Amino acid sequence: MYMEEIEVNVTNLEDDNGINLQVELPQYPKKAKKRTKEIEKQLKKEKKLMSLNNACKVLILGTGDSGKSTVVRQIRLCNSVLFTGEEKEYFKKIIWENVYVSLKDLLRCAEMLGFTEKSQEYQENALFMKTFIFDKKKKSFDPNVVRVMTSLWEDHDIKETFKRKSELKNMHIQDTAINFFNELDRILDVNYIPTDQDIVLCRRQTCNITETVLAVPKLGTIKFYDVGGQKHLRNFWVPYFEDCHAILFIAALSCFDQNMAEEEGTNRMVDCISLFNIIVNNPSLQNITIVLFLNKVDLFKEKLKLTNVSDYFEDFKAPQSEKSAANFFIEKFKGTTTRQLKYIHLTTGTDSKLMKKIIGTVLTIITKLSLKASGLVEDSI
Ligand SMILES: Nc1nc2c(ncn2[C@@H]2O[C@H](COP(=O)(O)OP(=O)(O)O)[C@@H](O)[C@H]2O)c(=O)[nH]1
Ligand SMILES: [Mg+2]
Repeated sequence: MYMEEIEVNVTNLEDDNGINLQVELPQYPKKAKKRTKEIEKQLKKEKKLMSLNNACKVLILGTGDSGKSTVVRQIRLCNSVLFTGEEKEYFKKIIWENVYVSLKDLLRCAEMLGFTEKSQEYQENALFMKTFIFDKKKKSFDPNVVRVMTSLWEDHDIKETFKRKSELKNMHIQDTAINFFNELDRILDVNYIPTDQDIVLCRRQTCNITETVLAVPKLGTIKFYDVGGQKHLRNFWVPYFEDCHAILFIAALSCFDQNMAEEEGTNRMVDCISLFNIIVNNPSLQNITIVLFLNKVDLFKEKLKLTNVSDYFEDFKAPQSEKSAANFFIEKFKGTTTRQLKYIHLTTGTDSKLMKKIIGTVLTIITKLSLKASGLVEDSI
């Protein structure tokens, strides 16, 4: 664009995004050329800014069950994008399914742990539950099913099985199911409507890639891509690498003593660190901001009371404490790369208050760094 012999003409426009589109058109050819170049440069920047505003893209990566979808739900809630009635209806069925699946798993685990000497009533209820099939289309549970489920959960051995679930390395009972079991009356009620916290706690395996678009005040529009983390789903991530601005990698700290669901015999933490290694060293992601959430700190702390990290990681030599164990894993992640990992947070994805703080900080960093990478801001962070 080069404008010659055009009279000075100043237009001062504010577009919808609040971007100043002040354009000063030149008067004399020589000066004009220089000025036009400046304007072109400015417009280019603004165009970039506008497209960035439309698309600051954040990929949420990590292994299965690490808390990716939970973090996305928290990001939504932090930005007051509440769940709609339709979504609540959808999550209600997922929560009911969580309870149904977890209870069936608990019955199997109880047998595996040797809780077999049971009352006639328990055995009848257990048999009923084993053959009962949950129908997502139904609007409520039959009162008889509610009675059976409640009675089974009240059984001492079932509660004990839940406590001891980590002893069964290849069984994966949803940790947060306890929150639903403890409130079965409310959860299984015909008129039940999930609260935000229920939705944060529920578990649904992500099989495709879901996009969440948020208009964040002062930061612009951010798109989050939440992916399935299971091994067979990881190849689907690659096309998203190309134009993403940041990666939020979520790792569950509490998984250090667990095996993968999809690959028996592989420790989940080992798999997670090796996945992080692949991502952080991927040549096409070298200029992309990486934020690491070491998640499930609440479960990690609980676990450390009963489990020795050194039983799973022989190179953990320090006296075991929450701090030494967390630092040990932080160093393992850092050790995968020569890149400086500046943004590492210890998180509990289900703790909305804590997440609000962390998410606010992280979104600011991500958007600022994206702008910086595009040459739109020069200040350091
Ligand atoms: N206790 C606890 N549970 C968590 C935490 N983060 C996520 N969860 C739960 O872990 C389960 C799996 O989380 P999800 O976000 O679906 O994992 P994803 O497979 O990575 O998307 C869900 O039931 C969550 O409520 C956490 O920090 N602490
Ligand atoms: Mg998910």
